[in-house]
This record gives sequence, structure tokens and C-alpha cells, in this order.
Amino acid sequence: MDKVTHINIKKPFKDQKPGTSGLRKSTLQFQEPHYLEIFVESVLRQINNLEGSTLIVGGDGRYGNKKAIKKIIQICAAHNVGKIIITKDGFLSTPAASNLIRKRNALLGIILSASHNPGGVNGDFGIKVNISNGGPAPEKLTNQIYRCSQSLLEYKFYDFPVPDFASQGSFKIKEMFVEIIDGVEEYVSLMEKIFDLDQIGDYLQNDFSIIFDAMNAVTGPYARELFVNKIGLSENCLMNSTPLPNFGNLHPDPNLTYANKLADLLLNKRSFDFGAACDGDGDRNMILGRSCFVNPSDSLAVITANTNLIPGYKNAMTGVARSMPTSMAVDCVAKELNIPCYETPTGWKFFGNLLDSDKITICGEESFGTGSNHVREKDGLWAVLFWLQILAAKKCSVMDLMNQHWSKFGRNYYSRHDYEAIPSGIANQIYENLESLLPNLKNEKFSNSLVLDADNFSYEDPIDKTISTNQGLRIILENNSRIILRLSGTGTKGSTLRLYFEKSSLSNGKLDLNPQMALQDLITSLDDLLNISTLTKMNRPTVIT
Ligand code: G16
Repeated sequence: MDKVTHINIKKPFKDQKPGTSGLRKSTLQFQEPHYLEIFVESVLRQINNLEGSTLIVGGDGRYGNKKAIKKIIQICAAHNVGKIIITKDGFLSTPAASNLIRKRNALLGIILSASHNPGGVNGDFGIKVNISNGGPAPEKLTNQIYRCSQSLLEYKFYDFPVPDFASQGSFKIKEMFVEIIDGVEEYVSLMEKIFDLDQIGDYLQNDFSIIFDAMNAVTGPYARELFVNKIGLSENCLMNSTPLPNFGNLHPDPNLTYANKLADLLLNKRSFDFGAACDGDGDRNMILGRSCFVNPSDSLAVITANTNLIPGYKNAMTGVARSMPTSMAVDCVAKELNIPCYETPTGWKFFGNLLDSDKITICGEESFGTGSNHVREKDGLWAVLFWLQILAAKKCSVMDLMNQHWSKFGRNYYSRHDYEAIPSGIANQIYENLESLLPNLKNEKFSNSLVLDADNFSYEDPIDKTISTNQGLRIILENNSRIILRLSGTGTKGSTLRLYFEKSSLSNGKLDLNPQMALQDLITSLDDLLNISTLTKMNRPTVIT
């Protein structure tokens, strides 16, 4: 007989602390009996008015996706949730989930993804929790969830075999409705409202070649609907467009290291005019032109400077925001447009209040994330369409657009160096060394300038006044250069150290330097100060952006 079953576990899981973006652990960890269930139970226990509410559940299709959705349905039924909306086969990108939460007035979204981390049995799995505005849960809620999971010894679920969800339809389990929708349609229609796809189509069909790399992850079906079915390009404009549980063993992080085949096609073989890639769950993007890599910080600046070319944003800009480590290229654009520019900690959740209160229209991060008030997540395919619309309107190449931008606003040379999966002891030692040196750095010489300020970034949310401390160590130089050091909050193996280097140059300065050369003195000075290469035993970072 079907019934609500209470399951008891012997000792609590102590490690369910959400990082920068939800709970992220190895797939093996998530397969441990009751591990996922206890986290979901902790989430549901912290949500007011859960009974009778609507939830959105889906994921990026990685190994474990369907099984997790079934478990969540059973737990939600036991908690008397009113309705769950899922998608065919459980495929749902993070920005599409954000859109659905908003459009269907859902109370909560549960997104199964470890984002840009590898998938498969030997990869990672994760759960992101989004609130009713469509955005990631704020820190206050994730802390409550974590505290609950620390001592939780019981969860309940409704013992009922969940039917398959390979096609649209609905079923009922206990008193709860489960609606299965086509996850792609509603997202694509949102894009059609924002962009003029005909203008993009005319430009692309007129000898401007593009290639989109879905990295065998969730964006393949969305990209096919947009580029092939709506815009009318041939299938050849897509690569790695079939979602696979292990992402075909690719590491679905759209950067020059992990999307190296795409990078090679654009930067070395020069085979296309435009290239782009999205990550596992479709919120990150990388933009490339023929022989031209667009740094994500520059992408944010270019997008902000060109909103008037996009139907969805004409004369609609209220302000812009960037995370602290993102370069100040967008600040120069905001100044010119006479709109405010906010600086927030790393993590999309910090943009939520600014977007909800209409203080900003566009926001972005150096970590290959850009977005706007259309949803409450960064949105990879949105960014790709935004770029294509600018190029179609201006009828120029990516390289021309970048050169025009830099000569108008100046160029911020910028680079991020990642030391991935290093022993946590070493990462902490480097971090603590710099933290202890900060108070004495002020007014000292660093590289070719004096240190104007050196601190650990903290942020007060302008709307709810929440203060977030310890958000990254920064050294700000008198010549406007910045060096920032953070420990990643999304890795699952050891620790990942992120170093960010930035140097501004005036618009009439030299604009065509390689960023690594332009930043070399800052890179060397930081290594001299902290002995990073010696301590990590690495003579170069794992990833350079
Ligand atoms: C997540 C957040 C982003 C944030 C990034 C930082 O990205 O959604 O807002 O910029 O983490 O990652 P880290 O702490 O490793 O630097 P995603 O794409 O993993 O959800």
C-alpha cells in the first residue's frame, strides 16, 4: 500500500554546507544512502507555506538527474506540496528554471546540477535551491538549510513508484499533481520577446558563420530550437549538442582550457566568424570571434554599452552591477551612460535584490556569467544572442567591435589564474599569508605603483542591509590596478585558488598588447610576495582566462 514513510538515519551528515552556488559534491557522495534525501528534507523544512505550493524541479541531465527528480517527487508528496512542474526527461537549464519559477508563480525551484563541474559516476553532482523571484537562495536561507542538515536524523517520503517522464503530460501522486512540460518552448519564447531573431538570422545567413558548443550538456536542445528551428541555420552550427549523462567526458566549463576544441577552431584555424559555448547547466557563456577571445569582463562592458540595439532593452537601463573580482571595464561604460554601477561579492545571489528593486538592468561576473532582469540567473544563450544581435545591428566582426569599444572606453587588461584542486592546506596557507600581510601593505610599493588600499572585501546589501564579510582579498594600487585573491566556492577536490589581475589603460594608450604581457609585472610581484609557484609546485596555473 502507498504510504508516507519516515526514514531514520543513524548519524547526521555534517558536510552539506552550500558553497557559492548550492550543495556541490562528488556523484559518489550523492549516491550514499539518504544523502540527497536529507538535504532536500532540510530545504523543505525551511520553507514557509510549502503545503499546496508549486515547485519547479529539473536538472542539467548529468548522471543521477532522473533518479534524483524521482526522489524529490516522493519527498515533496510526503510534504503535501500542491504541484511539481518537471520537464521532459528532466532536462532544464538553470536560466530556463529561473524563468519557469517566475512565470508559473512557483514557491521554489530545485535545480540538479554541479554547473560547470564534470559529470558522470566519477564526476560531481549538485543541488541549487532557487526562491520565488527565480534567483539563488540568499545566504540567510542557505545557512538555515545547512544548520538543519547538521542534526537531521529523519526524512519522510511517499512510497509510490514515480512514472517515467519522457513525454509531456501529467500524473498525480498522493494529492500532488506532477505536470511534465517541454522545458525548451517557454525559454525560447522569452528569447523571442527580447531579441529580434529575424535581424540575427539575416546577418548569419549572409556569410557570417557561427559555431555553438553545448559541451554535451543541457543547452543542446535549446540551441537547436533557437539556431536551427527559429533562425534557420543548418545543424552544422552546433557541436556537442546531445546532452549526455557524463558530458561525453568533457569538462563542461566554457573557458579556453576546457572548451579547447572550440577555441582552436576560432583562434588557430580561424574557421568561423563567431563561436560560443555554454556550461553544464547553461548559465555560463564564452564568446569568441575569428582570432579573438572576449574576456567575460569585457563581454559585460560591451553588452552594457549596446543595450539600445536590443529590442528588449531600448531606453530601459537603470543601472549595472558586477562582482568585485570582475574588471572595472563596465564601470567606464556606466560612467559614460550616467547610470549607477554596483560592486557585489562573487555569487549571482547578490544581484537578486538589486534586480528585484529595479536598481539594475544588466549584471555580470568574470566567471563567464552575464544576465539581466529577464530572469534571476546568469543566462548563457541569452548572452550569445545579445552578442549576435549587436554584431547584426553593427554589421561588424567581433574583433572590430572590441577595438571600437576599447578605443571609446579604454581597455582594462584583465586575467584570472586558477590553481585547481591543490591541497587545501597549501591554499589556506597562501590565503592566510596574504591576509596577514594586508594591514602593512598600504602605502608600500607594489610592482610599479604604491598600494592605495588592501583589504578583505565586505559588502552591505543596499536593500536589506545584510552584511557579507570575507569576500576576497584585494590589493588596490594608486595607478588603478588591482590584484585579488579568493578561494573558489564551487570546487569539490582539494581547494582552488583564484588570482585576478587588472590594469587599466587610457583609450589613447596601446590597446593591442597580450593581457599576460600587459599584466606580467603584477603577476610576478604577487608570486614574489606569496611564493605561489613554489608552494603549489606548479609553474603555471591550471587555467588562465
Ligand atoms: C557560481 C555562481 C556564480 C559565481 C561562481 C563563482 O557559478 O553561480 O555567480 O561567480 O559560482 O565560482 P567560484 O566560487 O568557483 O569562483 P556556477 O556557474 O558554478 O553556478
